[in-house]
Amino acid sequence: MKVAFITGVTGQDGAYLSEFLLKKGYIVHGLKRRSSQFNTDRIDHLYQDPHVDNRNFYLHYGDMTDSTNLIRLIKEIQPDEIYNLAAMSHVQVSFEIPEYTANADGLGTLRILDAVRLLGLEKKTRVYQASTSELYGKAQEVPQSETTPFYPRSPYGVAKLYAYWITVNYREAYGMFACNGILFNHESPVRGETFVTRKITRAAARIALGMQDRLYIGNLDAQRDWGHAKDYVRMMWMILQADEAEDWVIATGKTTTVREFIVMAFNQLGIELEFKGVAADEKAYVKSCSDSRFQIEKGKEVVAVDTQYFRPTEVDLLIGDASKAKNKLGWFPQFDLEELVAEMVEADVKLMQKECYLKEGGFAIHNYFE
Ligand code: NDP
Ligand code: GDR
Repeated sequence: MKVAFITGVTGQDGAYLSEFLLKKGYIVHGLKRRSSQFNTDRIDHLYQDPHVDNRNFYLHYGDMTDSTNLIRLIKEIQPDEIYNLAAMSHVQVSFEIPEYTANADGLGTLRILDAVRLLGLEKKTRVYQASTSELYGKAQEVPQSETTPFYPRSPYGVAKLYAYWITVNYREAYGMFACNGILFNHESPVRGETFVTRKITRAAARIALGMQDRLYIGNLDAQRDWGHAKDYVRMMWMILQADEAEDWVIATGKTTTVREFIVMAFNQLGIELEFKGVAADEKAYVKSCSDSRFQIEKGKEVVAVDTQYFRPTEVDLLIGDASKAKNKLGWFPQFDLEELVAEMVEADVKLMQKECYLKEGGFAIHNYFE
């Protein structure tokens, strides 16, 4: 049985990847941070009681900023594969905490690679590094492929640039099987609530159910190549099974504006929108609602631009060319954007309905403080 170690196991990709590897028969070890509240929501369905025999899923406390912890864990686990997914992954937040972002995302990757080297595991342990389309930033070429020059536009992008090159360097210097997956945006119903897609699907559900008035949003013109996280974690695994260690772009090859994504999300609930105004003053109103589940009046303002969500430097257009992955590894995405939006919106409607029922039943989460 192969042994995998996943950093960032509690995140969106960590959860899908754990599920994928367990189905393949792996023993999976995950790194989780200590938190004052449970932070394992996304992987609770995989949790195994430490008192039972034959476990194949283990969680360990640790942090990407703590080398001794990482070295000790890798020594104990002796992984065949490491998936380095842990990161402060929010681009806008990285402008607020640039030093921490560099430490966790940039130096954190070095700590993993150097632990493998220090422990003499260079020939045993394969390393996947979660690189990103944010490396392209101010895109020097459209579409972006493995040969497109990088021009990151945020502290996050710059930290990930270091991580990208230190991965290449350890591969070349020490013959390690270390690879970058340059993944374009990928989403799912368990996407973090402050990334734009989930913020939109969650707000659309809440607005339709009368739980929220308006969605405040930033740059509506940003264009992203959005795929489904399930398709992308499969490719992470394929990258580490390849004959040679290389770097790979993973993308759908289609790009969509934030505005178009909003339209798709509301349409999924039978709500037609009409946009008025431009730039910082743009707003969207309800034109019609054909879904009898929702009582939402015509003409209601449901989306408004708020400049606090604009970034000091923006990445305007991302669209990836994943020809290499398709031709050499036979990877093709199985989900399209319509399916992704439908899945996310319906999941958020269910989640919000649950919240409504709990509140109506007197089980509000913050009972203690009322
Ligand atoms: P998430 O933000 O959902 O998950 C990030 C994970 O990293 C969480 O488990 C988080 O823990 C953990 N983490 C953050 N900081 C630390 C730290 N200092 N020490 C240990 N763990 C830490 O991200 P995704 O799952 O979406 O992305 C996975 C990786 O892929 C990230 O590196 C991201 O930058 C990269 N990426 C993501 C893309 C996407 O579109 N999703 C595209 C390209 C790259 P906690 O739960 O406690 O916060
Ligand atoms: P991104 O994702 O920055 O591409 O990074 P995000 O969903 O945060 O933003 C995408 C685009 O939408 C615009 N936008 C908003 N974004 C957020 N979060 N909130 C808003 O209200 C809003 N309004 C408009 C942004 O300006 C941006 O242009 C994600 C992360 O998962 C990274 O970790 C990963 O590396 C990249 O994708 C690929």
